[in-house]
Amino acid sequence: MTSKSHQGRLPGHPLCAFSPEVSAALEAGQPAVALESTIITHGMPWPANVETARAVEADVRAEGAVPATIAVIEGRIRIGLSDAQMDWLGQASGVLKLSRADLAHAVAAGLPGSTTVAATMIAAHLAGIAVFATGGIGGVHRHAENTFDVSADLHELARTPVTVVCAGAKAILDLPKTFEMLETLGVPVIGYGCDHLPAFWSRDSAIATPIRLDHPGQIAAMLRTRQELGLGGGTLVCNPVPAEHEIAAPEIARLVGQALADADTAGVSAKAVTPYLLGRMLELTSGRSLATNIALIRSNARLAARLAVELVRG
Ligand code: PSU
Ligand code: MN
Repeated sequence: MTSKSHQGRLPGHPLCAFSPEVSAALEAGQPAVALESTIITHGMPWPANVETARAVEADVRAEGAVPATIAVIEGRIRIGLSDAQMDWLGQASGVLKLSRADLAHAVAAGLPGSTTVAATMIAAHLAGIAVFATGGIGGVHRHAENTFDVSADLHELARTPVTVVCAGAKAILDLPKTFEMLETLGVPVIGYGCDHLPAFWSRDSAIATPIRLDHPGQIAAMLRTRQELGLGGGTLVCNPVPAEHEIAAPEIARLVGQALADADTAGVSAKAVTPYLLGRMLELTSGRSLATNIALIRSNARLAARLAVELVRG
């Protein structure tokens, strides 16, 4: 999946509105990295959310690619946000958390919405951006056998040809079931320089890495072969959080148990589950989970940009 070049023609789709920076980059065939916005509206508190979003964009630029943060504002899918849009999004209340199911509704009704991994993949593909960086993907929730709560992110990875760079699935989930399902759905899962898949706040989930690759160039080569084979769908790259920022797995396991019990007591369900659990982890770790989340998304942005550069280089 090389990034679709826009050379010689305007990028996009009538329902997408590109920032000048992203538009110019895509027209010139330069490397670009899509970034999601649910992490801004539902994943982190203000002002750390906006500061992080800006730092992540700077990380992408530092590696030679152009960042495209994606959100729905005033009836258009925004591919690249202005400073004012980013500031507004970081503090607005009532912004919808959009996935495949509700993306069209928000656009049609002119409602503001932030894009999850699933919706950001859809938007990135419409815009012709092949690489996307996030913190952690959604997945199979614990006790999904009772709740059927499985993130739409997994199905999106199966069908939309975008490469998602993450730090694994969020450790609030049932990680073995999540990776089992990705295998069932035919999604390649690459561990970047690791024999065990990372677990978001921790570096090691104890789950064996299906495909280990150690350089962005190797990932780019695999993506090209995948495209030549016409296999379709997305690819997941799992990049362990830098060691100095990880929270050890046993501590995380204990705190996740507490957060899940609290969610149960509070009766949280559906789209509110993941934001509630992330917020509770922030409280239970006295902010350390946020520092780790910031470090891992910044590291993912750097790797995604290096991959985007490799893909354009060809
Ligand atoms: N990564 C983070 N924080 C987040 C998310 C990812 O570091 O808040 C968001 C992503 O947008 C992801 C969503 O798609 O959480 C998963 O939500 P759900 O489990 O409801 O599908
Ligand atoms: Mn869910």
